[in-house]
Amino acid sequence: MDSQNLFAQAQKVIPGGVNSPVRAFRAVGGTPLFIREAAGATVVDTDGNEYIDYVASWGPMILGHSRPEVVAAIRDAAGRGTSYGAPTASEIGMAERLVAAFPSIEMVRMVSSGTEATMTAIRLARGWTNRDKIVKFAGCYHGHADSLLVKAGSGVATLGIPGSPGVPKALAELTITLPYNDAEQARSLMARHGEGIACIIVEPVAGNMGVVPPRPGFLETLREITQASGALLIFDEVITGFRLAYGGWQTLTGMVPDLTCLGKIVGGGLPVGALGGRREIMEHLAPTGPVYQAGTLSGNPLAMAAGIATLDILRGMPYSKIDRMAAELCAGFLDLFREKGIPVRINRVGSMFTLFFTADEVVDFDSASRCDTGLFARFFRGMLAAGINLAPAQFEAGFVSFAHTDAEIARTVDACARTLKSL
Ligand code: HOZ
Repeated sequence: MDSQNLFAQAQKVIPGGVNSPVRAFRAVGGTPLFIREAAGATVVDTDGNEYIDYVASWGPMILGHSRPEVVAAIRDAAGRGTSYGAPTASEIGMAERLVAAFPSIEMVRMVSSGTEATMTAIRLARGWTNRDKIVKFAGCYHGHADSLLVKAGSGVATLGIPGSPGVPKALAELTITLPYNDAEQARSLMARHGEGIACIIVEPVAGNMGVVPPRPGFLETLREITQASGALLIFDEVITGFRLAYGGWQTLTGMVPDLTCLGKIVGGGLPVGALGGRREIMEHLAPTGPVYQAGTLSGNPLAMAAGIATLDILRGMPYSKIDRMAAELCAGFLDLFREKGIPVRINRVGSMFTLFFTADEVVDFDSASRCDTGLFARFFRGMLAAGINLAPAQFEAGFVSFAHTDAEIARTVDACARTLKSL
């Protein structure tokens, strides 16, 4: 059945026809692709159309789709049972790999999504500090837990929802939102109210308002002011973890947060989240400590198998290769847009990038929101028609994987040239 019929059918039984809002194509118009299968850097929809894929399941598929070793590991694990609700050796294997990859992580709790990881991190920070308020940055998206939906990025930004009905006002009031990359506002807030603040949570490289790199000194200031006030610094590396390096942004920069949230790549394409940090803080989680968290599918054996297989392949991979390919892709895009006279900005960090339809530098959510989202939508539709699958929203990242080839990068630039002719 084709995507259009499936979408009509899906809308009868699934709100908006999708299980995660951005997938509904509301920001770009048209019918979402219903995917039939995927391999390497290619996804195939139910109509049989093939696309070079830069969504990569929103980040996890850094090795490409259906990587044989990962599929074999999942098959092998599935043959031994799909869920036990009991500890397994593979959970230790996963935790040991994360501890080895992140100097800031001494202990790990596995959960089933990035949302669970950040939600648990916030609860742990509140329990550890005995403080209620938290600080986040506008345009950063940390999943859909109540405290974190305030001025969030990703689908919340795409749909223009400032906060969400259903989040109690009393709870939202405990979330203080600051502009990303504004170290001075963060410093002044902490100087005035630091003793009531449990944590600052931040995407060290923002990926959910589109890619926005941290300005020099921004994250360092957050480290300094949290340390001074006794608040915890939480790095949300759900996207950047194992994307920018084997480890995370903190591995590249030597920064040491108190807690780190992981997900996406760590699950090798299966539903996974992880929370890690210093032993004394992590042991504040039940059953060693009083802060409660639990999950039937936490540490699921299939997810552990997929994640471990992915990490073991990634450990030997030259990240410079995907960084170079992403740089070439972005340079190709920029040349074409310049020739055409359409002002755009491309932010790229390693293999993640966003093409913003604006003439101005994008450094925070305000500058990202000034993009011409209508023009983005037209560009998106042109690229899709030319066989390129980009994220269907301006406020998202694109990802190059180890499965992309130079020929596919060249074909993507070529598709951009054809798209721009009709823009
Ligand atoms: N919030 C995710 C992107 N940053 C979207 C996930 C999805 O729709 O799969």
